[in-house]
Amino acid sequence: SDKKTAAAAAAPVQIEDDRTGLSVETLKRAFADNLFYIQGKNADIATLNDYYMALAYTVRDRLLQRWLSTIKAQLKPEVKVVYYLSAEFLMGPHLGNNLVSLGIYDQVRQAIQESGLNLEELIAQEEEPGLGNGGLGRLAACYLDSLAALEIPAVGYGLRYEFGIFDQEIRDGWQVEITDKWLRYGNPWEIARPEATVEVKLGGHTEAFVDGAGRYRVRWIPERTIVGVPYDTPVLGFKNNAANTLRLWKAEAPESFDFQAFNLGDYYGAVNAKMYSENISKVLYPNDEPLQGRELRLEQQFFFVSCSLQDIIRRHLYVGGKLEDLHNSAAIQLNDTHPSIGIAELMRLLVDEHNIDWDTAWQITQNTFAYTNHTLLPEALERWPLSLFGSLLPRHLEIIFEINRRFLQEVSAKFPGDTGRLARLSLIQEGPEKFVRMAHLASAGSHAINGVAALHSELLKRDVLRDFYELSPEKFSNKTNGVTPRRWIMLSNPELAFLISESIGDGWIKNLGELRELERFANDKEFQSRWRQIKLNNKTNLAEYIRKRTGLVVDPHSLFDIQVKRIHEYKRQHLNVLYIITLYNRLKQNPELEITPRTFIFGGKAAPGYFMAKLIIKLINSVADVVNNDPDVGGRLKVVFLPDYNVTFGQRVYPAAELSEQISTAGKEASGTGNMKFSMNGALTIGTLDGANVEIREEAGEENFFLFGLTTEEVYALKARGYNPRDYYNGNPALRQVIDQLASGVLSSGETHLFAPLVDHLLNRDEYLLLADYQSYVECQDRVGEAYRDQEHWTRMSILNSARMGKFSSDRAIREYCEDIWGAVAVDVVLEEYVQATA
Ligand code: NBG
Repeated sequence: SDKKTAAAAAAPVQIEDDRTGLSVETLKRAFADNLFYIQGKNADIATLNDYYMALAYTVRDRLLQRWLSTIKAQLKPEVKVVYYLSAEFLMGPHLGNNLVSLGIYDQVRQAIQESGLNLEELIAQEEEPGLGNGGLGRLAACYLDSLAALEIPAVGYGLRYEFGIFDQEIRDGWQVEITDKWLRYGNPWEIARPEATVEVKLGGHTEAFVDGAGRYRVRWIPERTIVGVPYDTPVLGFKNNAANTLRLWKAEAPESFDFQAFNLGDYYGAVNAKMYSENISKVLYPNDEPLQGRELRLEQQFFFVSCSLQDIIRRHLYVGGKLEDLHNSAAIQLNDTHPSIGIAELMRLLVDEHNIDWDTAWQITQNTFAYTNHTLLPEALERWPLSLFGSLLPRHLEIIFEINRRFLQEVSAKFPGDTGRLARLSLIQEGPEKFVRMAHLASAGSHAINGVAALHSELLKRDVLRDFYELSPEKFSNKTNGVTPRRWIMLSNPELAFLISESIGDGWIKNLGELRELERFANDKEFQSRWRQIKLNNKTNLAEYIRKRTGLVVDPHSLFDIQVKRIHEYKRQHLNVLYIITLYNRLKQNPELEITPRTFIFGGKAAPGYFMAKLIIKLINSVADVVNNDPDVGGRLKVVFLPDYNVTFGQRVYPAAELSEQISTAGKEASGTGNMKFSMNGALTIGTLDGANVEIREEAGEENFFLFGLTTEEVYALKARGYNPRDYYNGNPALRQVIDQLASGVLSSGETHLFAPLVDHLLNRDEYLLLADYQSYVECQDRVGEAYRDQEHWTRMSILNSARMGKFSSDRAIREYCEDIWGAVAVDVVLEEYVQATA
């Protein structure tokens, strides 16, 4: 039967025009066809979702040829592939983005309109795949976009969580978490590849033996096996022929297991085992908080990493590569430490399963892996209890011990007698409970280590990874984050994109540096007024959305001051609130006071187990209740907490923002990427010298940036001197009044205890120095209010700011990774007229 299939497939098959054609007529016909033949509906009974699905399949048909052509172009021994390993990919909705990449937005809009429907409505139907928490996952998505835009062969590897990040609802001002059933209506963008399933072992023990060649070997006898089934999603390049792959693994029970249980008559046992296996890819961990030894999380990490490495090796061997040369055809990037178990797993695969000697295997491993660190918060550095680690991954623990033994020998040779250094560098943290330090494993096993903004990379060298830096300074570099202008300008802010292209041509979409050419319009009255009009339109849209979602009416002519990001004490949403209360107090004292009308908009999720973050959400909503309903305020201040902040919502928010709040304690935010999206879309930043803010200010010009707060050095110095928040409280009457109000219950309908934990934190610890930065923030915010009154000057700043954000394109970041770390180059994809159905 193999012969028959081969014969049938030998003749090239011409793809019908209905599947590839791009004319409005063809698109309409294909859309109607898919509604009938795939959704099984006609116009009488079709739901909006049916229409969305029919359109999604229409678009998917039109990208398959690129996808297959890309695979063909890249499946060659001399091609180097970037493998981006990440526990999170926050891709955002696909439909709109794919229309932009294919360059068929206008035709499709017309086709849908002529079908009696509205494209924007269908796009809004898509349930976004929320397979990430925040910045780290969204960065991975922007990087995949840029890799495809630059035609760099790349695969994103991760987990296909059945439930992504929870949906957030607000009830009585509090966050409530709802499970995210994103797969409920099916996912038209993915294709399952069960034929590429791989097996993953877990638990059990190891045995030593001597092989036929007289070599000492170890074999791992696992307690259980699960299988990983790959689900592939295409990632299109912008108006080129490339379509890379995002490959996400779903955990399943091996079939053999069912058979065995059936024979033994233990049907329910088999079902249980199946459910147990499938748990591994069930849910995304929503915590960016410390992970207290959660076994399932370690299982997830190992599972997707083992699947991916086996897949990488399989591909390498398939194109005829030798394992000794793996690093010539593969660059594996560790997106934070979550996939860092890969270092030990690659060693195991090479040494135990492919019989390569240790030294060679270690060379290959180090040359293949590189590691990006994404946090300076010590409590967020991953470490696993040795006991848990050893019971789940007994062979990996042995391998880590051996890596560590050799590694520490090297350290001793370089720093003889320095036992303190050995203890600090060890992959194992000693103590009553021992831990495996994942950042150390990643650092020792990689040839390159980078931070995500200039300041962050410096602090890594000085602090978190200081000993590694002293040991191998040549491994370290900075790669400032970036974001894709395709999603974050073109798709989100089409009117602005149109104005820009009309003024300077459309080269900026692929080469964001060209935005500089906008500088010459900064003083142009006509251009300024169009710039302002677009912002006003975007604000009006957001205002309408706010009204629909919350019932609140906000004035599109007020200053839109926005803070959207995860809720965390170090990000200091509550510092923003302290200013709102301060303004409110001024108005209460003097209702006639002239102030710049402002709408404060917040959005973001709190980790479900992070009490303080949830209390901050409640605080924002309580203050909103008071401020929004006080006649003395007269609508001049509005406070909005928009529930369920996600990528889709971000696309509405950034274009409508005028002030971007980037107010973390200096030295705490690794980079930030929202700050870049705001800036590109014309919002000015109020911020500290933290993360990428430093570079945004450098680029924009300090006169176009509202700077406040202590610097990292000053933060360190203040803490070293002994910080006492009460000094600030006692010395500042306005601040004192605000804190007293929080404690008294006037902001919480008389519930005096509600915010006591917050007040207690601020007055007695204030780890993130809100009170120290309060006065500087208030003065800076007052300057913002003043500046906004001069609309012409504000617009000029806004234009210059956008014009100078070219550096923050993820294309620039990816080019740097390719040149300095991956050694990867573009591969031209030739679109084939016919898609060969044969291998
Ligand atoms: C986050 C940082 C952000 C940074 C993103 C992307 C984690 C662990 N880190 O500042 O907090 O922008 O990573 O690099 O999510």
